Amino acid sequence: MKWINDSSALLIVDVQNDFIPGGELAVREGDQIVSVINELQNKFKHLIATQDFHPDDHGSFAANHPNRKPGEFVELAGLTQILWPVHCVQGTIGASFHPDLNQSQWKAIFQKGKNPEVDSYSGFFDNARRGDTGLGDYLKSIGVERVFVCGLALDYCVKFTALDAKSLGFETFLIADATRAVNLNPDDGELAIAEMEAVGIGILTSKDL
Ligand code: VGL
Ligand code: ZN
Repeated sequence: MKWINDSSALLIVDVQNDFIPGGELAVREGDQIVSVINELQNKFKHLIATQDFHPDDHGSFAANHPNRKPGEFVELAGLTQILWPVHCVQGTIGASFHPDLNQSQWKAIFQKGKNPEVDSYSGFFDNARRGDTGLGDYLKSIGVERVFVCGLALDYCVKFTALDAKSLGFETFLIADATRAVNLNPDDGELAIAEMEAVGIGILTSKDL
């Protein structure tokens, strides 16, 4: 089956220095997906990236809550929020895309996590589903019907971006070898894939494409 057509888009989620080994919220083997994604990019007409882009007073940072450490929970925007190390702060190298990631053909970059009051894993909506980045309307405006999701991290931003894409009516696929998980719990990546499959998201590898 030929999966990619002119109404297909590749969504490259948060391939930023802070999510790469050596970064502030490093994802194991996160660097290994960069060459896979660069290869994939050649196959798509529409390349769109998301960028985690926090102000330094962001409420998801443990450092902004007295006596709290990463991995602990607080309430934020009425939701249970896991606390993260300071990461992807606007204007820092950590927020920049991996230097080897080819950005030359990208159509658009959607930034998220800019509201300090709420976290935003998905490239479409914040976690409270109030703020909308405009990604959904943008994809529809350029005729995209099918999206392929890759990037970091599988168990957070990739998963929630794929789930929202599916809920907005896009035919949605995960490219499983072009993503890696944070795995705060060792099974989180596998569970994320199972959750996506359960709602009808197709699981592919780059070899299938
Ligand atoms: C992400 C945790 C916090 C991600 C972003 O890109 O998956 N994870 N902020
Ligand atoms: Zn973040």
